[in-house]
Amino acid sequence: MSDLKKGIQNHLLELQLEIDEIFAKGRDSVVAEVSVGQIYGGMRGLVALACNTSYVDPYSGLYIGGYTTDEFSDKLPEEIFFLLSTGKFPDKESLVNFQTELNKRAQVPQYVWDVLRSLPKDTHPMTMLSLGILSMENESVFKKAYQKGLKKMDYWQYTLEDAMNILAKLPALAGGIYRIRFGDGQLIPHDSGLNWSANLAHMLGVNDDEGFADLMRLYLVLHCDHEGGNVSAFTSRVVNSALSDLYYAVSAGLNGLAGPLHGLANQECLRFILNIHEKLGADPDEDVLRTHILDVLNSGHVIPGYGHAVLRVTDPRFTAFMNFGESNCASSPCFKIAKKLFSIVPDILMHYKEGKVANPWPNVDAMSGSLLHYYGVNEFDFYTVLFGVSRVMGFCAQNILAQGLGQPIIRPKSVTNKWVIDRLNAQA
Ligand code: FCX
Repeated sequence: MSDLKKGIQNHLLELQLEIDEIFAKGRDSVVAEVSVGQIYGGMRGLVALACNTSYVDPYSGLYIGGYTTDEFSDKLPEEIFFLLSTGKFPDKESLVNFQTELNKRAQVPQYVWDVLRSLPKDTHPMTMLSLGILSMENESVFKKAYQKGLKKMDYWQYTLEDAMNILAKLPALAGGIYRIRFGDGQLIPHDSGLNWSANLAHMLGVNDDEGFADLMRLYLVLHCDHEGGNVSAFTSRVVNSALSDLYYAVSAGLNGLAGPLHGLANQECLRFILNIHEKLGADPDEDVLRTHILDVLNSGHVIPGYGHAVLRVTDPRFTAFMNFGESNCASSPCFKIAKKLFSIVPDILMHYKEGKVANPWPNVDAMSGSLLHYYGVNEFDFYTVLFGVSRVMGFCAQNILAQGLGQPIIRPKSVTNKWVIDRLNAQA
């Protein structure tokens, strides 16, 4: 059994003991309530899920296995996947074994390229990523084992196999999508001497700079997971809870990530910054920039990269990217504009709509595009694919653990307006 599998098995035992203790204390205890506002307001803040891969604290941001963003941002994505799924970082040997296993499975089947090349030239790269994964669904080892009569207690092990196969192929798949969609169509072969993120940097074929490989590492680490209730992770979990295999679940999660209020916001951010650069120049006057932002808001648009459904402070992932920019591309015009926006936008949003914006601070998307642009990834339609490659680690870890804990199909109850009115009348 691989170290990763052993680590997950041990983690599942720990988590199950915790759940046993929780149930012993009060399976029917009420720990949260639901308001009418939450029923009609996207269930914001409603406590209705358990997710043990990561946790987002409104005031200190993302934690994985108890580590803060600052504490894990210098790691490799492979180490982060280990942490998400086992609650612990791997030792050196376990890391190498895991990387070797990923390398063995990295080859993307030819039929995937045939599918992707047959699409219209202007197909969005996120459609290509989602479809690329979905087109491999026939390879699901979970599905094949399930059809033969898999026991419920073994579901997670086959879901892990599917996860390994999907994760291993992601750098080549994303690199190939970039080459087909924006390059000359020639694929750059996978290099088994490189790690997961360095391979992605290599297969994009944009930049050989070490700084770019390090940005890819940081990018893939910072976007990996954001607990269970965000659109993409929740979608992926709901789909997998029906025992649709991980190919279906990952593809579904990516379709949610492709929305402009979620993952696509990072492409919108760079578009926003480039637009400022074009209209107001590389170093816009603060008052002119302030007026521009107010114009955008008054025309009914959101400021991309600002606000969050859970966070109430500057996203520590934004800070990690800003620190990277300070060290690597401080004089780049896009980075400078992104920094200037950070000094102006929160104050404007704080006072906008009588303080209605719950979080005026930047999220992860406000800075990442400027850094990618500096290294030559100028096609911002591609940015959410990079987000997706990283976030698939979270989808996989969440689904493996949920399967291992025997979690049932997800099926919350919806109600009609009449039900709510009757309930309110009965309380009056
Ligand atoms: N610019 C302008 N208005 C904003 C705003 C922003 N950046 N953020 C929130 N608001 C507005 C909302 O549109 C809403 O107005 P309405 O009631 O008239 O519709 C009001 O403020 C209250 O919304 P709020 O409770 O603060 O935020 P929500 O939880 O509903 O939404 C998102 C959170 C992230 C969707 C929202 O802040 C937004 O649209 N931000 C811009 C897009 C973005 O950056 N998305 C990426 C988020 C994240 F990183 C991710 O999930 O990937």
